[in-house]
Amino acid sequence: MELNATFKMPSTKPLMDVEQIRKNFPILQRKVHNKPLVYFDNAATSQKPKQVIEAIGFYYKNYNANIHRSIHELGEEATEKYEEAHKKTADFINADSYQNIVFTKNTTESLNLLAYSLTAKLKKNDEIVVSQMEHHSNFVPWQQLAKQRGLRLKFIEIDKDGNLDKNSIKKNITKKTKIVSLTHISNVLGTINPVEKIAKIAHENGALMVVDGAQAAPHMPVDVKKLDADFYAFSGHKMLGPTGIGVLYGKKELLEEMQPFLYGGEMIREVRFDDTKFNDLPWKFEAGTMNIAEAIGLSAAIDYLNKIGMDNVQKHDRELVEYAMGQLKGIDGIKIYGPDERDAVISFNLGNIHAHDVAQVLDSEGVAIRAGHHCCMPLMSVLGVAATARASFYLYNTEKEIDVFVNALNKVNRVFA
Ligand code: C6P
Repeated sequence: MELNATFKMPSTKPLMDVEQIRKNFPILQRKVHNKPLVYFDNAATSQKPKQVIEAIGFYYKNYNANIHRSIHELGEEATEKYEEAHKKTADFINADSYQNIVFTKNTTESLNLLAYSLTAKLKKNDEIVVSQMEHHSNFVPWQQLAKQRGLRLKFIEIDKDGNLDKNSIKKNITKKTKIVSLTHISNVLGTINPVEKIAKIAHENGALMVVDGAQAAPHMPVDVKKLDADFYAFSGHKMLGPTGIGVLYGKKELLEEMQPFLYGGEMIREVRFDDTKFNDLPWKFEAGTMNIAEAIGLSAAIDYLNKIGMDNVQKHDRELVEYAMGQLKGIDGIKIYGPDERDAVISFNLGNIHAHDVAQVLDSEGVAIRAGHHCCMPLMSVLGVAATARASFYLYNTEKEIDVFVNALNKVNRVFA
């Protein structure tokens, strides 16, 4: 049976036709408080095109079955599409093979898997280096591991612009460092970190380089070989895919020697009363019935992004953020956090108005943003604030929507004058 539903992909390469793209996203047609929806909460989760929604529906309607175990037509079809999702994901980040790609439920689980499975490589007083701008997902697992194993957790500081401080990078990564784990793009500051350079420093010191790509994989071409990342983690739901599917890329020799994170069905080759042989990569890390529909949805999301071209997505997002930065600078009392050169995220505060109040007034105008600590409480303490408001953009957003957002911010100032 033909497993690909016959979807019409937008023929937008090499230039993006945003109006055409918007037609693929059913949710963008709805209204909020009787106003057209302006969705600027993409760093939290992206919206989904109908191609992704329909691929999931098509699986459940036509070939729903468990994978890697059912010797019948449906089982074989589901297995084929699930394995194809690994191959597409590998190609998407320029990994060698599907064997480098472990499916998890999200970035958080990918990073926890690492903190758990790399523990055998660590001994008392070894050092792990993260930065002050990490999301809790790339912070708490290492902090807790350090506490349990008597390791030292060190922090690369940020400078006044919100970039990683160069001296602090040199000072913290030393021969004692065993793991450096950094975000590729900050979900608060939008900072694009030089992970390729930092991976080089990590490797010169004999440390592993882990990259949290949750905010990068959706917005820019990622080449794990060029970065020389040992591990790279990201989530499907921030890149047009469904929730419940995450990715952990790992170099094969490292994944081979690591202990599985979860034990049970499907991750084994042979089980005897006295011992167990584990399965080949990547299945050794995928225990139990996996998120099959979600993997198929991710596959459709990758098809969609590839059709547009990640270079085009990146160019569009960066143009939007540049336009927004220019417009926002004219707003009374605004303080923007992070560097001028950034990805599609802008965190800010408006005078003394609480970020939640800003978000609420924007919501009444149909503009969805996020307000709070963005799962970065240590970073908030460095910035000296409890919370920020945050707008984040994606491939279906437009300059016109930014104008609506700017007008709504002026309304916030009037309401709280
Ligand atoms: N940040 C945000 O609104 P999960 O939830 O596991 O899919 O992703 C975790 C995560 C890890 N690293 C970074 C840099 C992230 O931005 C996120 C998710 C969302 O900023 C939800 S808190």
